[in-house]
Amino acid sequence: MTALLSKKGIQKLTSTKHAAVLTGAGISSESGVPTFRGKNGLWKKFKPEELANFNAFISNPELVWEWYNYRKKLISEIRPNPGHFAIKAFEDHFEKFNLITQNIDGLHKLAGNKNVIELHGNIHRSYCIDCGKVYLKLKISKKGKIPYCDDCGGLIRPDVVWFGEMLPQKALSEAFRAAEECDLFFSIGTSGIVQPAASLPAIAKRHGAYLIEVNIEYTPISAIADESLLGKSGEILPWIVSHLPSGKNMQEIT
Ligand code: BJW
Ligand code: ZN
Repeated sequence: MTALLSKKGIQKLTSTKHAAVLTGAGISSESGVPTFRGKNGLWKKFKPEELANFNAFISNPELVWEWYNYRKKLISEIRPNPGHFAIKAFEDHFEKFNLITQNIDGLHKLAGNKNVIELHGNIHRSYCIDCGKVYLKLKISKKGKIPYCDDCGGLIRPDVVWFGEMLPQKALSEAFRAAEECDLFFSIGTSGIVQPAASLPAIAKRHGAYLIEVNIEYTPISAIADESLLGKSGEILPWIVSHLPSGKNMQEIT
């Protein structure tokens, strides 16, 4: 593969002590998880904005649970891909490292990353909207059936962040802090339109970080990135790992 990063980018890999990564749905697409937007991004005829909100859930919990159950089943059957494993190699390499993800699929943890800041929750967790009881291993209910709380009979929902909802406070403040303090920030596989996550690359840049984007297409983040690497994260990130001073190649990692 020809050089993907500029000389300056390669030099940043060598000199950086504190790196941070923001991932979006694109990183998991090579594992088989559909993205939200783009040509393969819609589920049935719905846009994410139409399903990922509390009003949609209350007015049609069967439909919203059908979407989550479909994704839960799919996610339980897939594995992290070379992009995820490369990010695990980043965690091992940099003296300080923060991984911030918008994904709810848990694939970064499966790849071995220890500290994952999950901004939008996790599909494997659910909770009762009335009493707050948390369910860690809720079984996938049959089509048309929805889960109710053992304790109070309330409706159970996935523990994910929908439009119009606040992000978990601790995760959000850790993410802002990482963006403000790091020297090198990677924005990987995200369309960069959903706030507040979409602000993190700009915050990092404003605080002096070198900003590298990895995506199969240009996004609003490309305009401020120091380098936009066009291509699949599962191909570009292993290349970057092979140019870290520790020089690991991906066969040693996966
Ligand atoms: C590849 C690839 C490969 C493909 N390799 N790349 C300020 C301004 C304007 C609006 C707002 C604002 N602040 C808040 C809002 C409203 C709203 C918002 O941002 N709306 C926008 C649509 C404009 N934000 C919120 O409501 C947030 N809450 C909030 O701000 O609370 C405070 C508040 C409350 C009330 C009023 C005001 C403020 C909450 C957002 C929650 C988002 N939730 C979801 C669902 C999570 C659960 C679930 O998964 O089901 O999160 S929506 C969905 O979008 C999901 C994702 O995490 C998120 C981001 O999507 P992502 O990851 O970028 O995926 P895609 O599909 O969009 O892009 C994939 C990318 O990968 C593409 O670029 C591809 O090219 C690329 N790609 N294959 C590399 N192989
Ligand atoms: Zn309950």
